[in-house]
Order: sequence, then structure tokens, then C-alpha cells
Amino acid sequence: MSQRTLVLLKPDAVRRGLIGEIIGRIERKADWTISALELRTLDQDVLEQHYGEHKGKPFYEPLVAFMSSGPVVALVVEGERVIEGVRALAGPTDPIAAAPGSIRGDFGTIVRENLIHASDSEESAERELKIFFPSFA
Ligand code: RTP
Ligand code: MG
Repeated sequence: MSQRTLVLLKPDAVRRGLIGEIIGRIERKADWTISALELRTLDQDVLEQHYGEHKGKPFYEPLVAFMSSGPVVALVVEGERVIEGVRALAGPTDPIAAAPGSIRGDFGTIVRENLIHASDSEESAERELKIFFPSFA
């Protein structure tokens, strides 16, 4: 089942020089294709749309501050079961609980600064692709 997903390499990944490392892991998966890619600094409006489900939670304000603290790399990745697949490459939200071999498990320690976002369902992917790549979605 071919799908599309929205991936963000968060500001910590860009600052730490991990763009190539993380994109390389995605690129090496068989039959997945990167169909859009852009370095950009996110404003409050985009972040409010993207992380609206978390508004009101204690981690929301620091999350938005972190996500706007430097550029992110936004990508559209297409391919077989790519939504579930990129989430599996990323590992669980908390990097300390993430297994070595996963992106968060290999490179992360702080929950907020967990390197990568990937859409968590087909519905989220549709919604998020429209926010980040409106002409593409
Ligand atoms: P994402 O949306 O970024 O792909 O991550 P996720 O699905 O694994 O995690 P989610 O629950 O949607 O949380 C969104 C992002 O908020 C930060 N966070 N901080 N307790 C905390 O301090 C906390 N909990 C979540 C993380 O950056 C998480 O990825
Ligand atoms: Mg999420």
C-alpha cells in the first residue's frame, strides 16, 4: 500500500549536523522516494496548525519555542507503508525509551528534542501535508 507522509527533521537535528544521517536512513529503505524537501524556519501560525492537538498541554509552549528556534528540514516521503515505517525508524517519543538502532534511540536524550517528526496516521499525513506543502497535497 503506497502512502505519503510528512517528516520534519527538528531544529536539534539540523543544529547537530544530523540531516544526512537521518535522511540516509530513510533513503536506504527499499522503494521509498523523497518527493519534496525544504529547509525552513517555522512560524507560530504553522506550528499552531501542526501541533494544535497538543494546545493546552504543559509541554505545548516549550515545544513551539523549540520548534521555532532554528530551521527544520521538511520532507514528503512516499512508498510502501511509509507512515508506519518512518515512525518505526524514529522510535518512541521518549528517546531514553527508544531502542538503539532507532533515530531517537541512537541520538536523543531529551523528550522534546527528539530529532524527528513523522505523521502518525493517514489522516494526520493528509492534514500535515496540506500545512507544509499546500501545492503538493
Ligand atoms: P511528533 O508529533 O513530533 O512526531 O512526536 P510524537 O507523535 O512521537 O509525540 P507527540 O505526543 O505527538 O508529541 C509531540 C512532540 O512534543 C514533544 N513532547 N514533549 N513531556 C514532554 O516534555 C513532551 N511530550 C511530547 C516532543 O517533541 C514530541 O515529539
Ligand atoms: Mg505526534
